[in-house]
Amino acid sequence: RFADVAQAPPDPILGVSEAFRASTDPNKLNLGVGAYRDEQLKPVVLSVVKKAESKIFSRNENKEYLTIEGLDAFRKATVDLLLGAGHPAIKEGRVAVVQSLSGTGSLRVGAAFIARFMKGATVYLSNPTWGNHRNIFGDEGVEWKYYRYFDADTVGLDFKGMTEDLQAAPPGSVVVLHGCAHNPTGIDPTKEQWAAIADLCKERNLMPFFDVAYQGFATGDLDKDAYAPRLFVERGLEIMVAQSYSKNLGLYGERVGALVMVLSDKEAASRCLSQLKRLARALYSNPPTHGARIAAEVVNDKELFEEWKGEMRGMAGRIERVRGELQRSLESKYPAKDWSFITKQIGMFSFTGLTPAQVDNMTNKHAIFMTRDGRISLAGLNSAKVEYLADAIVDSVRN
Ligand code: PLP
Ligand code: TYF
Repeated sequence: RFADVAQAPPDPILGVSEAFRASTDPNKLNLGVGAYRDEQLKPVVLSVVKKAESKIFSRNENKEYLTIEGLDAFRKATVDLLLGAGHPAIKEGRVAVVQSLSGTGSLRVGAAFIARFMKGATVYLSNPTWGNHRNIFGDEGVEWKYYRYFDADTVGLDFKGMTEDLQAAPPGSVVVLHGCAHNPTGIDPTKEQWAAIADLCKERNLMPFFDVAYQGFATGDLDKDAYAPRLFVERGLEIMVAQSYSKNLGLYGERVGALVMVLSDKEAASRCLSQLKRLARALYSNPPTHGARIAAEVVNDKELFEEWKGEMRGMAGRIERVRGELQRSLESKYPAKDWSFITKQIGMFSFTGLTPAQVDNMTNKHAIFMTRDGRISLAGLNSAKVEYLADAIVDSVRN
């Protein structure tokens, strides 16, 4: 009966981790998946998470189902984080929020909403983007297209191409925007460019769908990293947002996130929430409790919130430091080439410009595991490995 089922290819990102685990090379380095590591390259559980958990355990709470829309304390916390506590849209009750299964699950609920209530709309994704975006919208049967984003010549944003493509998008289309720290390029629009994109969305009646997976990881400041979605709301646009706590709270495996819709009035928010609940009910019924309790505890507690910001700055700072070290090492080993893009890019990744053949050299010859688009996760690099990585890059670029 199932004899005709074909073998699926490994995931382009998670397949890298599988290959890394299988390697026996003592020098092996995993720069594939975007997951934070400390200077010893070990996974980190934040101190605020441990403190929140001990508070939660001392309360001896039950394991009842949450409501379909999730934990109320978490839903409040996540909107406060996104828009800033006391934001007019919150006071006016025009925000619909469902706790969902981290960023991916929240995007998927959003995609299901688009499939059902924006029938025929095309979703525009940046070229390149996080690979799973294509799967998430594609599997919901939503048509997607690319808009130009990365300019390989300047290693910067192709803003002209981006605006041309969005100008040409049919009214009613959806534009997926990375809230900050664009994955994989590490290149974000400037404030002026964000304003122009917001105006364009308004003029052309495009619906912005923000993927906020790195709030706090771009600048180390939660408010600054929410600049773009807040600006769009301020300009009177209705937006969808998928939020993730995988990276900024290090809750990867707990699957903590939310799908937020900021609407023009309270009635629309109530109707959209009712439909989001209906979609979530059929997808997974209700979200998990533990991670949401942790996030709510941290965001809603003044002391823990301040401590969290410090820990986040620590993570963002370590990444920035190894960025600088990698750039300097490459500059000294191969001064003919301009390596300044490494510290111009922000967030967890560097988009190196290595070709697939050069990536194969990195992996096969040097046991450096990375995605074939040339992205490296700097969260998986430490000072001790900078020189090894730089030598491998130079070897790969020269050959
Ligand atoms: N969106 C982007 C751009 C990401 O990079 C990621 C994770 O790497 C996600 C969404 C979703 O991750 P998660 O489902 O763990 O929240
Ligand atoms: O490194 C990245 O870009 C992500 C990481 O369920 C990731 O793909 C891994 C597992 C997962 C979601 C995201």
